[in-house]
Amino acid sequence: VSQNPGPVVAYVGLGSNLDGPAARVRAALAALAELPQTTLQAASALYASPPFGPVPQPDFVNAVAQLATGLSAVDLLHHLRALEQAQGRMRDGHRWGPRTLDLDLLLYGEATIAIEGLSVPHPGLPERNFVLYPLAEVAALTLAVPGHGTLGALLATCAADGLRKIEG
Ligand code: PH2
Ligand code: MG
Ligand code: MG
Repeated sequence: VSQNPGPVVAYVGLGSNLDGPAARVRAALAALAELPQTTLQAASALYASPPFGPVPQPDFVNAVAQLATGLSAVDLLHHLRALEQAQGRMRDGHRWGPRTLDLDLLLYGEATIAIEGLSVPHPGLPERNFVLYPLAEVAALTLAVPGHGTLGALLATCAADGLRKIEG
């Protein structure tokens, strides 16, 4: 009989650039706190940033949450998708397009996961200032990012250009 491994520390990136983005991110943080078998251990400030990627669209509001969860990575992902849907997120195939709520599973303990629909660490994490700077508010600089060294090493190569702390 396998032992219960106990809770895993996971990090979730939150983003919105439609329909009152700051309020949507705050509501999503509250919803994360209500997930089963899960504790919201810390939440970063909210940050505004210009859209990253090829699509012209409104600025984003982003934040990062630290969870302790007894859910598997796949079960946590399904809960994140359900919360996105509950806030009116349309999955219309526009990978880079505007969204009312985007919840990305950034890290799940020290796991590396590459299955259909789920890549952990999140592929954008190493290069996105709107992920790394809020992550550094809720995690130690020694945090391991599997395949990429530490959070501190990644931050040292990532300029904060365009990123503005807006509340929290
Ligand atoms: N998310 C995207 C595309 N571009 N840019 C910023 N600043 N913040 C985001 O969360 C973001 C983005 C797709 O998920
Ligand atoms: Mg995203
Ligand atoms: Mg996403």
